[in-house]
Formats: sequence, C-alpha cells, structure tokens
Amino acid sequence: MKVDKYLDTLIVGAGFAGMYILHKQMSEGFNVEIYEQADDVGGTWYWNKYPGARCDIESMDYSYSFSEDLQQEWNWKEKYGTQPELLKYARFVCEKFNLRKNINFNTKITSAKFSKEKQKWIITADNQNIIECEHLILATGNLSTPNTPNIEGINNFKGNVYHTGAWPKQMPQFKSRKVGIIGTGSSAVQSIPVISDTAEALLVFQRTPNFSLPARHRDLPVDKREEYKKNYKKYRQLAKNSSFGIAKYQPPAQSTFDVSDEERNVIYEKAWQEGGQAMLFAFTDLLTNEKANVTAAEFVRNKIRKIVTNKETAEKLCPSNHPIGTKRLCLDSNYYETYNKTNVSLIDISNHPIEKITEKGLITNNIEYFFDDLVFATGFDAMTGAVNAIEILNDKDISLKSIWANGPKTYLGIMVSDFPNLFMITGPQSPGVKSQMILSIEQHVDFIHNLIVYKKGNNYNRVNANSKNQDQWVNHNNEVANATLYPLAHSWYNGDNIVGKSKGFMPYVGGVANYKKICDEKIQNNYEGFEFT
Ligand code: N01
Repeated sequence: MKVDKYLDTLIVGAGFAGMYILHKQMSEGFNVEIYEQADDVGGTWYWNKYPGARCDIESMDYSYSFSEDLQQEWNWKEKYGTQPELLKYARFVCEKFNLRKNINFNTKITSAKFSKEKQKWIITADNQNIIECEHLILATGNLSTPNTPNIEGINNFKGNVYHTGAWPKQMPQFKSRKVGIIGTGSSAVQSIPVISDTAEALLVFQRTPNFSLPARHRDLPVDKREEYKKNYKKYRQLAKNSSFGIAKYQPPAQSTFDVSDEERNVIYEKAWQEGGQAMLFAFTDLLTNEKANVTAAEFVRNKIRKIVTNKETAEKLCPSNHPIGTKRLCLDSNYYETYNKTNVSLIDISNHPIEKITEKGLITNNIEYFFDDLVFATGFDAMTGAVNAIEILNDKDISLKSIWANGPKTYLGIMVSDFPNLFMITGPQSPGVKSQMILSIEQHVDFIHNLIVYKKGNNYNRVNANSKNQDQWVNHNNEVANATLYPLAHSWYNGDNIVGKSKGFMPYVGGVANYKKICDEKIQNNYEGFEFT
C-alpha cells in the first residue's frame, strides 16, 4: 500500500470545531491537516445558506473566546449572526490564524482503518489518496448530513428541488413562483417568512407544529457591543458557569408554582417581549415537571391564537404533542404572522402523510398540490450521520457503525471504546447541541488537545476509552435525560426523525458547567477512564 502522506493528526471538517483544533495542534508544532469536502471553511454556515438563515444564539455569545485579539478585532453587526456574516467570520478566523494552507478542500474522507501493526490510522480520501496518521479527529458536526425523506416519486418532480441543509451557492429567486416546502423545524421557520416575501404562492406542508418564540432580531447597538467587548472575560465566565453556555441565561431561582398565575404571565410576557429563549429559563422546573411546562406551552399557544387571524390555521400551528423546549425551540422573525399573508397556505399532513411526489407537485390526502419549486426543510441525520458516513474500522475490523447500530455509545462524547486515537468534537453524549456550540467546541478541543499532548509527552502509542467507564457515562447520560421531559418528544435528539434509526436520547443535558467539572476531575485523576499503552 502506497501512503501519500504521513501526519500526526488528521482532522475531518473545517467548521468551527475543525478550525480551532487545527489552530491548537499547529501551535503545538504537530504535523496536522484538515480534510474538508466543501471548497471553503464554515461547516454549518457554509451549507445552510437558505433564505433567512441565521444563528439562534446571540452573536456576542456565539463566537470564539480563545483569542482576546480576535474578540476585540471582530465586530458583530447584528444581534443574531446571519449566515453570510458567520461565514465571513469563519473565513476571517481562517486567515487570521493562517489555517488555510493546512486544509485540503474538496476532499472527502471515505474510510479509516486502525492498523494493528503500525498503531496508526490509515485513511482513504475520495481522491484515492492514502494518509497515515497517529490521531484522527472527527470535527464533522452534528447537523451536517441532510435528511431527504424517501417519498415515493421523489425523482419525478420536474421543477427545482432544494434542501435547506445543502443550499446552492447561487441564491434561487422565488419571485412570482409557486413554492412548496416540506417541514416546519428551525430551518423552515426561518426561511418561510423570507420566501413568502417574493413567492407568488407558498404551500407549507406541516407534519408537526413546533414551538417558536420571537427572536426580536435587530442591529446590534454599537454601545452594547463595546460594553460586551470590554467585559468579555466576565461574560464568557458566566456562560461557562451556566447550563447551556449562554451568559444571560443563568439558572433560575424559583419554580413555576412559587408564583401566582398573574405573576407568571407577567414573567412570560416579559420574556416574550425580550425575545430569544428567555422563557425557558424563567423557572427551575419547566423541563422537568409536565404541569409546569404546560403553563409556558399554553402561553405560547395563546400567542399563536392571537397572531394568526384564521382560527383554523392558528389551531393547526399550535403544538400539542410535546412539551415546550423538548424539541429544539425555534426562534423566528414574523413566522406566525406569515400565515396571515394571502399567498401562504398551511397544509396539515399530520394525519395524511405525503403519498407521492409527482412531476408538478405532491399528493396528500388524495389531493394533488402544484408548485414550481420544492424545498425540503426536513432536517438532518443528526449527531451520528456524519460519523457513520465514514467507514471506520478498528484493529479487529469491526466498524463503528455496527457498534452503534443500537444507538451511539461514547465516553464523554469524545472517544469510543476500542477505537484508539479516534476523537470526536461534541459527539453523542456530550452537551454540544444542547449548548452554545462554540463554547462546547472550545472546551472539547482543549480537552482533546491536552489529552494528545499528554499521550505524546509520555511516549504512549495509543489512548483508548475504557469500556466500563464508557458504560457508566452512557448510563449517567440516560439517567440525566430521563429525569427531564426531553424524552417525551419525538425529535432528532433521539433519532426519531430518521426512519429505521435506533432510538435513544443522544445529547448530554446535565449542562456545560457540570460537564466541564466532570472532565476536569478526569484530568485530575490522571485521565480516568482513558487507557494509555
Ligand atoms: O430540521 P428539523 P431543521 N414528511 O429536524 C419535517 C439547527 N438549526 O433543519 O417534526 C413531512 O428540526 C419534520 O416533521 P416532524 C437546530 O438545532 C439551527 O429545521 O418530524 N415532514 C420537521 O418539521 C434545529 O433543531 C438554526 O414531524 C417531514 C422538519 O421536517 C436543527 O438544526 C437554524 C418529513 C425537520 O425539522 C434541525 O432543524 C436551522 C416527512 N417525510 C437549524 N420528514 C439556527 O441556529 C421530516 N419532516 C437558527
């Protein structure tokens, strides 16, 4: 076998996770490179270019904290970063830290095999290059494998087909066109109002309504930005000490029924007016007590009923099959208001799945709907999709995909037992997707990087996660999730959105502060649960 390249570390993916670990490893003098299938950096913000795409965490929070220079140099323009602004930021970081020369673009990693003889990973790329490396780091993202449902006739449609998670570079024009959109998750909630601005008609096919709260998006006032920049140290620390990694959402002190109905409504109203996810942080028990949760859910349902003028449409938009917050909350700009427009129709397919896609539209409930363009806003094979897309074999020729067939198991969301020297950034059972992602990325990267430095410094060939420690971590993860209302929802958090995928709650919902404390304890105990040989 001819090896084309030898590396200390190969990283898959040039999103925020990949770029930061590349920077860390380059600074340490490692021979390290990224392989990225796109032609640029940005990850999520490269692919999700759909109309209205923006982050649902405020830009002053959703940004790197590792470099004070970077924090001070970059100026966010809007309260929530837009996709173009976030992509620009990713490129800025790439240039500032001189990362581009170590990134192989337009190259997809297809397989990885751990060689017993060499104690190295042998990696194959889609250009047939073979790379041998000591460490393999998957920075492949949690929401990076678009899910297009297998609907009969899907290839028959003669118009344009788009997926929000793999949007074309050239923005399609919907002016004077009839558009059909399938899905009403975060991506749809953001794109529907924007597409409806120009489309002649927009048909929304909704299987499950989602809770959406107003983002109250606006330009970021310069004085607010400057104040934040001056006090970044304090805000970043507050974020680290919180549950979800967002400075302003500190753990609440009172529970839902500590206050009267009137007082509660005032609190919810204030949160609604403020925008963002503030409502979820109003009381201690909103995500653990069903009765408490109903108070917030009903508040939002009443808002929907007030905003949407057609009563039947309003009822269809009211979520009722899951507690609020147990699926990812959507943040919107005029989502519910959009249904008051005469060019927008909501088609409830909850009891009548799409039967067939036709040449000119689709059929549901024996009715054919016609449109020129079809948008799939149908989400992702989340958390495991991108990892499973690479054939990863350990030294016994067992594939990671087969080991995960009944659901992913990891140690701290970072390693998988029997897959030595393989690391994941914000993998399953880490708090990644249930937190401000960049904060979790930084914490994971620091941990993984230090682990690798420790391994090399002590002349070990390999590090492996102990299977007992892994089982304990998975059990802990499940216990924490089962003490909440999260498992009551069918969502991508538990694999329910993909037909045939194993079910089980994947993210760690114990909070970023607890998670970091646990990781720090492992380090203090000489990397407890990690075996070095
Ligand atoms: O995907 P989703 P998304 N027939 O899985 C429907 C992040 N994100 O891309 O609920 C009909 O949430 C499906 O219906 P149901 C964020 O974390 C962040 O919108 O399964 N419908 C659902 O309505 C988010 O949670 C940002 O019944 C079908 C929709 O498609 C995550 O990405 C922006 C169907 C999929 O919703 C994913 O969001 C965007 C079928 N066969 C995304 N299959 C921000 O930062 C699926 N659906 C703001």
